[in-house]
Amino acid sequence: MLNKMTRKDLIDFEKKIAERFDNGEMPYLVHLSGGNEDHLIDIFKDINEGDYIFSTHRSHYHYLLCGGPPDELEDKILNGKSMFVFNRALNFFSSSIVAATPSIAAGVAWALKRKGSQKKVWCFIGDGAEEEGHFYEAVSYVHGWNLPCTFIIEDNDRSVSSSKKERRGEASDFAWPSCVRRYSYVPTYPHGGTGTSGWLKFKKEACLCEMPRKQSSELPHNLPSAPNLKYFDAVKKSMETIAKDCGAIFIGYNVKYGSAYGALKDIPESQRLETPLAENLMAGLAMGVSLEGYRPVLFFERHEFVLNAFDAIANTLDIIECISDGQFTMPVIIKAVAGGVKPFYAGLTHTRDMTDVFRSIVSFPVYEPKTAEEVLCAYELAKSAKTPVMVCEKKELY
Ligand SMILES: Cc1ncc(C[n+]2csc(CCOP(=O)(O)OP(=O)(O)O)c2C)c(N)n1
Repeated sequence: MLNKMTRKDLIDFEKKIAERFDNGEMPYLVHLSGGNEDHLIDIFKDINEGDYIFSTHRSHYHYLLCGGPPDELEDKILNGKSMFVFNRALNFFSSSIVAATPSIAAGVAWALKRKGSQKKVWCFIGDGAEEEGHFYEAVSYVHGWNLPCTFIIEDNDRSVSSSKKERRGEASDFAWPSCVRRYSYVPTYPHGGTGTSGWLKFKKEACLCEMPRKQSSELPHNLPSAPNLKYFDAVKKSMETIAKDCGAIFIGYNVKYGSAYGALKDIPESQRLETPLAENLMAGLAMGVSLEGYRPVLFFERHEFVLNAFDAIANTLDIIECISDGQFTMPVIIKAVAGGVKPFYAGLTHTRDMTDVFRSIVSFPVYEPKTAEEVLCAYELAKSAKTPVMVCEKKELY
Protein backbone atom coordinates (compact mmCIF):
# COMPACT_ATOMS: atom_id res chain seq x y z
CA MET A 1 0.00 0.00 0.00
CA LEU A 2 1.40 3.35 -1.05
CA ASN A 3 0.03 6.01 1.21
CA LYS A 4 -1.79 6.88 4.32
CA MET A 5 -4.39 9.33 3.01
CA THR A 6 -7.75 8.68 4.61
CA ARG A 7 -11.19 9.35 3.20
CA LYS A 8 -11.32 12.53 5.28
CA ASP A 9 -7.86 13.68 4.10
CA LEU A 10 -8.95 13.32 0.48
CA ILE A 11 -12.23 15.15 0.97
CA ASP A 12 -10.56 17.95 2.95
CA PHE A 13 -7.87 18.40 0.31
CA GLU A 14 -10.43 18.76 -2.46
CA LYS A 15 -12.59 21.08 -0.34
CA LYS A 16 -9.61 23.36 0.13
CA ILE A 17 -8.98 23.40 -3.63
CA ALA A 18 -12.67 24.12 -4.26
CA GLU A 19 -12.51 27.07 -1.85
CA ARG A 20 -9.41 28.49 -3.47
CA PHE A 21 -11.06 28.10 -6.87
CA ASP A 22 -14.17 29.93 -5.65
CA ASN A 23 -11.90 32.57 -4.20
CA GLY A 24 -10.71 33.33 -7.74
CA GLU A 25 -7.14 32.14 -7.14
CA MET A 26 -6.84 29.83 -10.16
CA PRO A 27 -7.90 31.03 -13.61
CA TYR A 28 -7.49 27.51 -14.95
CA LEU A 29 -9.63 24.53 -15.86
CA VAL A 30 -9.78 22.35 -12.76
CA HIS A 31 -11.50 18.97 -12.40
CA LEU A 32 -12.22 18.01 -8.83
CA SER A 33 -12.47 14.47 -7.51
CA GLY A 34 -15.13 13.45 -5.03
CA GLY A 35 -17.60 10.70 -4.17
CA ASN A 36 -15.20 7.86 -5.02
CA GLU A 37 -12.92 7.96 -1.97
CA ASP A 38 -13.76 4.50 -0.62
CA HIS A 39 -13.51 2.84 -4.03
CA LEU A 40 -10.11 4.34 -4.69
CA ILE A 41 -8.72 3.61 -1.23
CA ASP A 42 -9.70 0.00 -1.84
CA ILE A 43 -8.16 -0.19 -5.31
CA PHE A 44 -4.92 1.42 -4.19
CA LYS A 45 -4.44 -1.39 -1.65
CA ASP A 46 -3.53 -3.56 -4.67
CA ILE A 47 -1.09 -1.05 -6.12
CA ASN A 48 2.57 -1.36 -5.19
CA GLU A 49 5.50 1.01 -5.22
CA GLY A 50 7.03 1.15 -8.70
CA ASP A 51 3.77 0.29 -10.46
CA TYR A 52 2.73 2.72 -13.19
CA ILE A 53 -0.38 4.80 -12.72
CA PHE A 54 -2.09 6.38 -15.71
CA SER A 55 -4.57 8.99 -14.68
CA THR A 56 -7.03 11.32 -16.36
CA HIS A 57 -8.06 14.98 -16.37
CA ARG A 58 -9.47 14.14 -12.90
CA SER A 59 -6.15 13.22 -11.33
CA HIS A 60 -6.04 14.65 -7.81
CA TYR A 61 -7.13 11.62 -5.81
CA HIS A 62 -5.02 9.22 -7.86
CA TYR A 63 -1.96 11.33 -7.22
CA LEU A 64 -2.54 11.68 -3.50
CA LEU A 65 -3.21 7.96 -3.13
CA CYS A 66 -0.03 6.94 -4.92
CA GLY A 67 2.05 9.02 -2.54
CA GLY A 68 2.11 12.40 -4.28
CA PRO A 69 2.78 15.10 -1.67
CA PRO A 70 -0.40 17.17 -1.04
CA ASP A 71 1.49 20.49 -0.87
CA GLU A 72 3.18 19.85 -4.18
CA LEU A 73 -0.14 18.91 -5.78
CA GLU A 74 -1.83 22.01 -4.43
CA ASP A 75 0.96 24.11 -5.89
CA LYS A 76 0.60 22.41 -9.27
CA ILE A 77 -3.16 22.97 -9.29
CA LEU A 78 -2.77 26.64 -8.36
CA ASN A 79 -0.42 26.98 -11.31
CA GLY A 80 -2.74 25.50 -13.90
CA LYS A 81 -1.57 21.88 -13.78
CA SER A 82 -4.71 20.19 -12.47
CA MET A 83 -4.93 18.26 -15.74
CA PHE A 84 -1.15 17.88 -16.10
CA VAL A 85 0.01 15.99 -13.06
CA PHE A 86 3.20 14.01 -13.73
CA ASN A 87 5.80 12.48 -11.46
CA ARG A 88 8.52 10.31 -13.00
CA ALA A 89 9.76 9.03 -9.64
CA LEU A 90 6.27 7.74 -8.84
CA ASN A 91 5.64 6.53 -12.43
CA PHE A 92 2.60 8.78 -12.39
CA PHE A 93 1.33 9.93 -15.77
CA SER A 94 -1.87 11.76 -16.63
CA SER A 95 -3.57 12.97 -19.76
CA SER A 96 -6.29 15.49 -20.36
CA ILE A 97 -7.01 13.94 -23.73
CA VAL A 98 -9.79 11.47 -23.12
CA ALA A 99 -8.60 7.87 -23.76
CA ALA A 100 -5.05 8.88 -24.67
CA THR A 101 -3.40 6.73 -22.00
CA PRO A 102 -4.66 3.14 -22.48
CA SER A 103 -2.41 2.50 -25.48
CA ILE A 104 0.64 3.91 -23.67
CA ALA A 105 -0.25 1.83 -20.63
CA ALA A 106 -0.35 -1.23 -22.90
CA GLY A 107 3.13 -0.37 -24.22
CA VAL A 108 4.57 -0.07 -20.72
CA ALA A 109 2.92 -3.37 -19.77
CA TRP A 110 4.41 -5.06 -22.84
CA ALA A 111 7.88 -3.83 -21.83
CA LEU A 112 7.45 -4.91 -18.20
CA LYS A 113 6.37 -8.37 -19.26
CA ARG A 114 9.32 -8.69 -21.64
CA LYS A 115 11.68 -7.80 -18.79
CA GLY A 116 10.04 -10.27 -16.41
CA SER A 117 9.32 -7.36 -14.05
CA GLN A 118 6.93 -7.73 -11.14
CA LYS A 119 5.63 -4.20 -11.68
CA LYS A 120 2.11 -3.63 -12.95
CA VAL A 121 0.26 -0.92 -14.81
CA TRP A 122 -2.97 0.67 -13.61
CA CYS A 123 -4.88 2.81 -16.06
CA PHE A 124 -7.85 4.86 -14.85
CA ILE A 125 -10.43 6.12 -17.33
CA GLY A 126 -13.96 7.56 -17.16
CA ASP A 127 -17.12 6.10 -18.67
CA GLY A 128 -16.76 8.72 -21.42
CA ALA A 129 -13.32 7.39 -22.37
CA GLU A 130 -14.78 3.90 -22.50
CA GLU A 131 -16.60 4.99 -25.65
CA GLU A 132 -13.44 5.86 -27.58
CA GLY A 133 -12.05 3.35 -30.09
CA HIS A 134 -8.60 3.90 -28.59
CA PHE A 135 -9.78 2.17 -25.44
CA TYR A 136 -11.01 -0.87 -27.35
CA GLU A 137 -7.68 -1.15 -29.19
CA ALA A 138 -5.69 -1.17 -25.95
CA VAL A 139 -8.00 -3.52 -24.06
CA SER A 140 -8.00 -6.11 -26.83
CA TYR A 141 -4.22 -5.98 -26.98
CA VAL A 142 -3.68 -6.27 -23.21
CA HIS A 143 -6.25 -9.07 -23.01
CA GLY A 144 -4.86 -10.96 -26.01
CA TRP A 145 -1.27 -10.88 -24.76
CA ASN A 146 -2.14 -11.22 -21.10
CA LEU A 147 -0.17 -8.13 -20.15
CA PRO A 148 0.18 -6.87 -16.56
CA CYS A 149 -2.22 -3.99 -16.99
CA THR A 150 -5.57 -3.28 -15.35
CA PHE A 151 -7.98 -0.68 -16.68
CA ILE A 152 -10.37 0.86 -14.19
CA ILE A 153 -13.51 2.54 -15.46
CA GLU A 154 -14.59 5.23 -13.03
CA ASP A 155 -18.22 5.25 -13.91
CA ASN A 156 -20.04 8.37 -12.75
CA ASP A 157 -22.65 8.04 -15.51
CA ARG A 158 -21.58 11.39 -16.84
CA SER A 159 -19.53 12.79 -19.68
CA VAL A 160 -19.49 16.54 -18.97
CA SER A 161 -23.27 16.72 -18.44
CA SER A 162 -24.77 13.80 -20.31
CA SER A 163 -25.61 10.37 -18.93
CA LYS A 164 -24.67 7.08 -20.58
CA LYS A 165 -28.26 6.61 -21.72
CA GLU A 166 -28.31 10.02 -23.35
CA ARG A 167 -25.10 9.19 -25.20
CA ARG A 168 -25.42 5.52 -26.03
CA GLY A 169 -29.15 4.86 -26.09
CA GLU A 170 -30.49 1.84 -24.30
CA ALA A 171 -27.36 -0.27 -24.68
CA SER A 172 -26.20 -1.68 -21.36
CA ASP A 173 -22.57 -1.60 -20.25
CA PHE A 174 -20.23 -3.39 -22.60
CA ALA A 175 -18.87 -6.69 -21.28
CA TRP A 176 -15.16 -5.98 -21.26
CA PRO A 177 -12.64 -8.76 -20.54
CA SER A 178 -11.16 -9.33 -17.09
CA CYS A 179 -8.37 -6.76 -17.45
CA VAL A 180 -11.10 -4.11 -17.12
CA ARG A 181 -12.71 -3.30 -13.78
CA ARG A 182 -15.53 -0.86 -13.20
CA TYR A 183 -16.76 0.96 -10.15
CA SER A 184 -19.73 3.31 -10.02
CA TYR A 185 -20.02 6.48 -7.97
CA VAL A 186 -21.96 9.70 -7.62
CA PRO A 187 -19.64 12.66 -8.16
CA THR A 188 -19.47 15.39 -5.52
CA TYR A 189 -18.61 18.21 -7.90
CA PRO A 190 -19.78 19.23 -11.37
CA HIS A 191 -17.68 18.33 -14.42
CA GLY A 192 -15.22 21.23 -14.19
CA GLY A 193 -14.48 23.54 -11.26
CA THR A 194 -17.20 23.96 -8.65
CA GLY A 195 -19.96 25.26 -10.88
CA THR A 196 -19.21 28.87 -10.03
CA SER A 197 -16.80 29.85 -12.80
CA GLY A 198 -19.48 31.45 -14.98
CA TRP A 199 -19.65 34.43 -12.63
CA LEU A 200 -16.31 34.14 -10.86
CA LYS A 201 -13.89 37.07 -10.97
CA PHE A 202 -10.36 35.66 -11.10
CA LYS A 203 -7.71 37.54 -9.18
CA LYS A 204 -4.91 36.94 -11.66
CA GLU A 205 -4.24 36.22 -15.30
CA ALA A 206 -3.55 32.66 -16.38
CA CYS A 207 0.05 31.89 -17.20
CA LEU A 208 -0.03 30.36 -20.69
CA CYS A 209 2.17 27.44 -21.81
CA GLU A 210 4.30 27.73 -24.89
CA MET A 211 4.43 25.06 -27.56
CA PRO A 212 7.79 23.32 -27.88
CA ARG A 213 10.17 25.17 -30.20
CA LYS A 214 10.00 23.90 -33.78
CA GLN A 215 13.15 21.93 -34.63
CA SER A 216 14.84 22.04 -38.00
CA SER A 217 13.93 19.36 -40.51
CA GLU A 218 16.84 20.24 -42.80
CA LEU A 219 19.45 17.60 -43.52
CA PRO A 220 23.09 18.70 -43.81
CA HIS A 221 24.25 19.44 -47.37
CA ASN A 222 27.78 18.04 -47.52
CA LEU A 223 27.14 14.37 -46.81
CA PRO A 224 29.76 11.67 -47.30
CA SER A 225 28.96 10.09 -50.67
CA ALA A 226 27.89 6.49 -51.07
CA PRO A 227 27.71 6.22 -54.88
CA ASN A 228 26.98 2.52 -55.11
CA LEU A 229 24.31 2.42 -52.48
CA LYS A 230 20.68 2.28 -53.61
CA TYR A 231 17.94 4.12 -51.69
CA PHE A 232 16.31 0.90 -50.46
CA ASP A 233 19.66 -0.57 -49.41
CA ALA A 234 20.35 2.57 -47.38
CA VAL A 235 16.99 2.16 -45.64
CA LYS A 236 17.69 -1.49 -44.88
CA LYS A 237 21.19 -0.77 -43.69
CA SER A 238 19.96 2.05 -41.44
CA MET A 239 17.36 -0.21 -39.86
CA GLU A 240 19.99 -2.85 -39.15
CA THR A 241 22.36 -0.29 -37.67
CA ILE A 242 19.67 1.07 -35.36
CA ALA A 243 18.70 -2.48 -34.39
CA LYS A 244 22.30 -3.33 -33.53
CA ASP A 245 23.39 -0.10 -31.88
CA CYS A 246 20.24 0.68 -29.89
CA GLY A 247 18.62 -2.74 -29.49
CA ALA A 248 15.63 -1.00 -31.07
CA ILE A 249 12.16 -2.52 -31.13
CA PHE A 250 10.42 -2.27 -34.53
CA ILE A 251 6.71 -1.77 -34.06
CA GLY A 252 4.00 -2.11 -36.67
CA TYR A 253 1.92 -4.52 -38.63
CA ASN A 254 3.62 -7.08 -40.85
CA VAL A 255 7.00 -6.28 -39.33
CA LYS A 256 7.17 -9.99 -38.54
CA TYR A 257 7.30 -10.57 -42.27
CA GLY A 258 9.95 -7.97 -42.98
CA SER A 259 7.86 -5.00 -44.10
CA ALA A 260 8.31 -2.83 -46.02
CA TYR A 261 9.58 -4.57 -49.09
CA GLY A 262 11.95 -6.52 -46.89
CA ALA A 263 13.61 -3.56 -45.18
CA LEU A 264 13.17 -5.22 -41.79
CA LYS A 265 13.60 -8.84 -42.75
CA ASP A 266 17.09 -9.23 -41.29
CA ILE A 267 16.26 -7.60 -37.95
CA PRO A 268 16.26 -10.24 -35.18
CA GLU A 269 12.72 -11.45 -34.64
CA SER A 270 12.93 -10.66 -30.93
CA GLN A 271 13.20 -6.97 -31.90
CA ARG A 272 10.06 -6.94 -34.03
CA LEU A 273 6.75 -6.24 -32.34
CA GLU A 274 3.89 -7.29 -34.57
CA THR A 275 0.77 -5.25 -33.75
CA PRO A 276 -2.93 -5.27 -34.48
CA LEU A 277 -4.15 -3.10 -37.32
CA ALA A 278 -4.63 -0.13 -35.03
CA GLU A 279 -2.31 2.78 -35.75
CA ASN A 280 -3.09 4.82 -32.66
CA LEU A 281 -2.41 1.77 -30.52
CA MET A 282 0.87 1.25 -32.39
CA ALA A 283 1.95 4.79 -31.52
CA GLY A 284 0.89 4.29 -27.90
CA LEU A 285 2.85 1.03 -27.71
CA ALA A 286 5.92 2.84 -29.03
CA MET A 287 5.53 5.58 -26.42
CA GLY A 288 4.95 3.05 -23.65
CA VAL A 289 7.98 0.88 -24.45
CA SER A 290 10.13 4.01 -24.61
CA LEU A 291 9.17 4.80 -21.01
CA GLU A 292 10.78 1.52 -20.03
CA GLY A 293 14.03 2.39 -21.81
CA TYR A 294 13.53 0.68 -25.17
CA ARG A 295 14.20 2.56 -28.41
CA PRO A 296 11.13 2.15 -30.62
CA VAL A 297 11.01 2.44 -34.39
CA LEU A 298 7.37 2.91 -35.32
CA PHE A 299 6.72 1.78 -38.87
CA PHE A 300 3.96 3.05 -41.17
CA GLU A 301 3.78 1.72 -44.69
CA ARG A 302 1.81 4.71 -46.11
CA HIS A 303 1.43 8.31 -45.05
CA GLU A 304 -2.36 8.13 -45.09
CA PHE A 305 -2.26 5.54 -42.32
CA VAL A 306 -0.22 7.80 -40.06
CA LEU A 307 -3.29 10.04 -39.78
CA ASN A 308 -4.98 7.36 -37.67
CA ALA A 309 -2.16 7.71 -35.16
CA PHE A 310 -2.12 11.47 -35.05
CA ASP A 311 -4.02 11.77 -31.81
CA ALA A 312 -1.17 9.96 -30.07
CA ILE A 313 1.52 11.76 -32.08
CA ALA A 314 0.26 15.35 -31.79
CA ASN A 315 -1.51 15.27 -28.45
CA THR A 316 1.03 13.26 -26.50
CA LEU A 317 4.29 12.37 -28.24
CA ASP A 318 5.05 15.86 -29.53
CA ILE A 319 4.31 17.72 -26.32
CA ILE A 320 4.90 15.23 -23.52
CA GLU A 321 8.29 16.61 -22.56
CA CYS A 322 6.85 20.11 -22.42
CA ILE A 323 3.67 19.32 -20.46
CA SER A 324 5.48 17.08 -17.99
CA ASP A 325 8.17 19.72 -17.36
CA GLY A 326 10.80 17.44 -18.83
CA GLN A 327 9.96 14.48 -16.60
CA PHE A 328 8.78 12.18 -19.38
CA THR A 329 10.60 11.89 -22.71
CA MET A 330 9.75 9.56 -25.55
CA PRO A 331 12.44 9.43 -28.25
CA VAL A 332 10.38 7.43 -30.74
CA ILE A 333 11.67 7.09 -34.31
CA ILE A 334 8.79 7.18 -36.79
CA LYS A 335 9.54 5.56 -40.14
CA ALA A 336 6.78 6.73 -42.47
CA VAL A 337 6.88 5.72 -46.11
CA ALA A 338 5.04 7.85 -48.68
CA GLY A 339 3.44 5.41 -51.12
CA GLY A 340 4.50 5.39 -54.76
CA VAL A 341 2.66 4.69 -58.01
CA LYS A 342 4.83 1.74 -59.08
CA PRO A 343 4.90 -1.23 -59.55
CA PHE A 344 1.13 -0.80 -59.31
CA TYR A 345 -1.09 2.15 -58.49
CA ALA A 346 -3.21 1.97 -55.36
CA GLY A 347 -5.07 5.26 -55.73
CA LEU A 348 -5.40 8.44 -53.71
CA THR A 349 -5.82 6.69 -50.38
CA HIS A 350 -2.38 5.08 -50.65
CA THR A 351 -0.06 7.40 -52.54
CA ARG A 352 -0.11 10.86 -51.03
CA ASP A 353 3.03 12.39 -49.64
CA MET A 354 2.03 14.20 -46.43
CA THR A 355 5.47 15.28 -45.28
CA ASP A 356 4.45 18.95 -45.26
CA VAL A 357 1.28 18.20 -43.33
CA PHE A 358 3.23 16.35 -40.64
CA ARG A 359 5.81 19.15 -40.47
CA SER A 360 3.12 21.73 -40.01
CA ILE A 361 1.71 19.90 -36.99
CA VAL A 362 4.64 18.60 -34.97
CA SER A 363 7.65 20.38 -33.55
CA PHE A 364 10.14 17.52 -33.79
CA PRO A 365 12.24 17.02 -36.94
CA VAL A 366 10.52 15.48 -39.96
CA TYR A 367 13.28 14.48 -42.36
CA GLU A 368 12.62 13.83 -46.02
CA PRO A 369 15.61 11.93 -47.45
CA LYS A 370 15.72 11.85 -51.25
CA THR A 371 19.01 10.01 -51.80
CA ALA A 372 20.71 7.01 -50.23
CA GLU A 373 23.18 9.34 -48.51
CA GLU A 374 20.33 11.37 -47.05
CA VAL A 375 18.66 8.22 -45.78
CA LEU A 376 21.81 7.20 -43.91
CA CYS A 377 22.13 10.71 -42.51
CA ALA A 378 18.46 11.03 -41.47
CA TYR A 379 18.55 7.78 -39.54
CA GLU A 380 21.93 8.59 -38.02
CA LEU A 381 20.41 11.83 -36.68
CA ALA A 382 17.30 9.96 -35.54
CA LYS A 383 19.44 7.42 -33.73
CA SER A 384 21.16 9.99 -31.59
CA ALA A 385 18.17 12.29 -31.06
CA LYS A 386 16.73 12.83 -27.59
CA THR A 387 13.36 13.81 -29.05
CA PRO A 388 11.01 12.00 -31.42
CA VAL A 389 12.05 12.09 -35.07
CA MET A 390 10.06 11.26 -38.16
CA VAL A 391 11.69 10.04 -41.36
CA CYS A 392 9.50 10.30 -44.45
CA GLU A 393 10.90 7.84 -46.96
CA LYS A 394 9.74 7.82 -50.57
CA LYS A 395 8.51 4.49 -51.86
CA GLU A 396 8.99 5.90 -55.35
CA LEU A 397 12.75 5.82 -54.76
CA TYR A 398 12.92 2.27 -53.39
C1 LIG B 1 -10.39 13.34 -26.99
C2 LIG B 1 -11.14 14.30 -26.11
N1 LIG B 1 -12.43 14.61 -26.41
C3 LIG B 1 -13.12 15.48 -25.64
C4 LIG B 1 -12.53 16.07 -24.56
C5 LIG B 1 -13.30 17.08 -23.69
N2 LIG B 1 -13.67 16.39 -22.42
C6 LIG B 1 -12.89 16.48 -21.34
S1 LIG B 1 -13.42 15.53 -20.07
C7 LIG B 1 -14.74 15.02 -20.98
C8 LIG B 1 -15.74 14.07 -20.36
C9 LIG B 1 -15.09 12.83 -19.92
O1 LIG B 1 -16.00 12.01 -19.28
P1 LIG B 1 -15.52 10.77 -18.48
O2 LIG B 1 -14.48 10.03 -19.26
O3 LIG B 1 -16.71 9.98 -18.10
O4 LIG B 1 -14.79 11.35 -17.20
P2 LIG B 1 -15.41 12.21 -15.99
O5 LIG B 1 -15.20 13.66 -16.39
O6 LIG B 1 -16.84 11.86 -15.87
O7 LIG B 1 -14.62 11.85 -14.80
C10 LIG B 1 -14.75 15.58 -22.24
C11 LIG B 1 -15.77 15.32 -23.28
C12 LIG B 1 -11.19 15.74 -24.28
N3 LIG B 1 -10.53 16.29 -23.26
N4 LIG B 1 -10.54 14.83 -25.04
